[in-house]
Amino acid sequence: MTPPLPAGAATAVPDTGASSGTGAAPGVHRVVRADHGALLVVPDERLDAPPLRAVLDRDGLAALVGGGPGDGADDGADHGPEHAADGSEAPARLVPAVGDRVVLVERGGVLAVGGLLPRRTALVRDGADRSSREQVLAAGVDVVLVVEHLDPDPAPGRVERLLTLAWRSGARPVVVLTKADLVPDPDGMAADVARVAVGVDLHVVSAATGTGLGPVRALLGPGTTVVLVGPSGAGKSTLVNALAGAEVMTTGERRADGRGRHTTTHRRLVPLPGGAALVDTPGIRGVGLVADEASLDRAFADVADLAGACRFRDCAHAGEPGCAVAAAVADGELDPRRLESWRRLAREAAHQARRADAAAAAAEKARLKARTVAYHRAVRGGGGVQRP
Ligand SMILES: Nc1nc2c(ncn2[C@@H]2O[C@H](COP(=O)(O)OP(=O)(O)OP(=O)(O)O)[C@@H](O)[C@H]2O)c(=O)[nH]1
Ligand SMILES: [Mg+2]
Ligand SMILES: [Zn+2]
Repeated sequence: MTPPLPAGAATAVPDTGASSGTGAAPGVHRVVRADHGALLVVPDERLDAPPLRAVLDRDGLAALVGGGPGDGADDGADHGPEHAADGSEAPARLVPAVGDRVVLVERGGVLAVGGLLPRRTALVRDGADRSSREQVLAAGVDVVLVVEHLDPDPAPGRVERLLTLAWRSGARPVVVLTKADLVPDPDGMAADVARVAVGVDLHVVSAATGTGLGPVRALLGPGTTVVLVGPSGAGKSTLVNALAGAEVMTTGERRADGRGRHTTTHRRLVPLPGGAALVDTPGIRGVGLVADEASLDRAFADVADLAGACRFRDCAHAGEPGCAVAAAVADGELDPRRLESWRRLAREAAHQARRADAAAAAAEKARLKARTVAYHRAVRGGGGVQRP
């Protein structure tokens, strides 16, 4: 799917005058673009430097290495199964994602990825195909901009889904409503969307007129990484260009023939003049949720608050006596659509957790079986038997 990296990208190891001989591009680098075999990276300290091409091991993975300076403290939070230790002795090997911090090594005169630093945050979606269960959309992000258009009408369910995903990432979610110039009452529409964006800042912008960009710009302090997610045509790349003050990303209308529906086809980190970085992403359609109870409770803080007053601790808000959630719906205090949305996402999260558990159990079984086979082989071989 991803087009190949530009042929012009540097492949040779640059002469940096490093005397240690431990690598020709010292320091932590940031992934600007990830492909199957290689990454485009820039120095973490100089995001606007010309990108270097660094090859990956043949499996396309990179070993997780200890944290380094500039990585920030790992809060120990679980930002998805890829991040979580699975209890095995081998160091985890992960698929590097845009925004990841990597260390580089020289291998046969070529720049290679030596390791991946632990992720502070990761925006993760359920994989589009079966082979990759979960897909890291962006790593090391501070803010997730949930971008939704005001024209056509915003879809509250999509905002709720993306906010849940955003909360799960460990980064701070913010909603941006675009194309304010195309509707008569942007603020009225924003008030409606604000009802599904509980505890989240919301900004109304028009890239066409420049209205409302100030508060979004204020999020972009030096060293901050902001990822934009939202449907195709929401105006993510247009917003990136407006914030960058240059045409860094191609933008466009959806084509009527249904081909090339997504103008942006790959995720990319865009350095901004002030030292911040934006990650532009292709429009997501029906994004699979990677959520848990905690992220749902953040995204649906109003429902969670009400649920605290239900008579039964494990109330499913499905007709139980003393249900505060049902009472709020009856009083017109809680939109039934929102309750239904919460239900759907909670079901999805539970289903996903079961799937992850089953996968972990299968992996553990395979690991034990491999050890047993090795043990019997050793016994038959009569050599020095190592206990499993
Ligand atoms: N009138 C108006 N048009 C806008 C605004 N923002 C974006 N557009 C237009 O909306 C269309 C889609 O914008 P893009 O920035 O390409 O959308 P995108 O979210 O990057 O879409 P994908 O890359 O497909 O995910 C373009 O024709 C833009 O010119 C806005 O604030 N006002
Ligand atoms: Mg785009
Ligand atoms: Zn209840």
